[in-house]
Amino acid sequence: MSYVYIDGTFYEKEHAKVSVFDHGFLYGDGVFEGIRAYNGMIFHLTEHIDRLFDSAKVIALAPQVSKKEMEEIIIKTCIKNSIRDGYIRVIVSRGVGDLGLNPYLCKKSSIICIADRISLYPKEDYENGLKIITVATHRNYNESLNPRVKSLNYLNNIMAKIEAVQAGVKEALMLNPLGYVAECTGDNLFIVRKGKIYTPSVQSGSLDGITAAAVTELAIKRGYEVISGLMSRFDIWTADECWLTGTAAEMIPVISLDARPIGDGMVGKIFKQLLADFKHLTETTGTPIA
Ligand code: PXG
Repeated sequence: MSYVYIDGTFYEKEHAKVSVFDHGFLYGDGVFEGIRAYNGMIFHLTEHIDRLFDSAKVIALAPQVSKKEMEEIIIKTCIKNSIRDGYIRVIVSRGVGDLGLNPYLCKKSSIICIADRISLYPKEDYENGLKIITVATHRNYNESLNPRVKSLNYLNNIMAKIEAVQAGVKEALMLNPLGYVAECTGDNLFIVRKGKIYTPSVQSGSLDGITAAAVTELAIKRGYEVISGLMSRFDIWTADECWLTGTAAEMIPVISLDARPIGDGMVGKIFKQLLADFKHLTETTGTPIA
């Protein structure tokens, strides 16, 4: 049996329901986090809670609890569901209001926490790498809905995902309104060129990825230079290696973009090194679920 936390109470999965008048449902008005647990520990929990509160602050949404209480809710939900390895989804929604988008008419924001399992791509994709394409849907303009806000409105990314799936691939590269590389629909992107590692800066229109930060730190520890800045498709087409990072996908190699093989079209050497480091990190660090 799986249990979902909603505003202080655990409900059996089938009975975990929110109002159709919740503005999270009516308008996508809310924020969320996707977090992973490995080996009985929650990976980078503080970073996820900080980002959740930052996202909430940007949309002028006040969670009903402190960061410390949010941490307790997440841990409690894992314990309740006997999760040692799994996926945690925390949502702060604007709460129940009326029809009409004024958020100030919603009385109280809601907190929902789900702890379950997730698997995004089959094993073969991790071993052989993904082929991806650039899609026409641009990542949101920073001053419309900043991609750093992990909001309940994922239509921008979903529109891009639809294009990718329609074209027969699993992931889409999204550019920003200026045509620079932003990110994929649920992942940050890295490339390797001549031994140096590059990733688009958050100002290019990407989520400030927690997996990306962890992988960057591991790369620096191994002595690699990691450069964050503007990136064009040219850089990816001519790169030696490419991979994506995200809580759901973890680290997944990319072997071609827009039918141009990346490097020799095989999973790269630096990717494999960092993947081993990342696996070790996730298995040995984190906030204990106890
Ligand atoms: N960009 C976007 C747009 C994301 O949604 C990332 C980058 C990677 O960020 P983290 O901090 O997770 O390394 C994400 C995160 C899902 C799912 O259900 C997607 C994400 C996280 C959890 C679940 O597809 N994407």
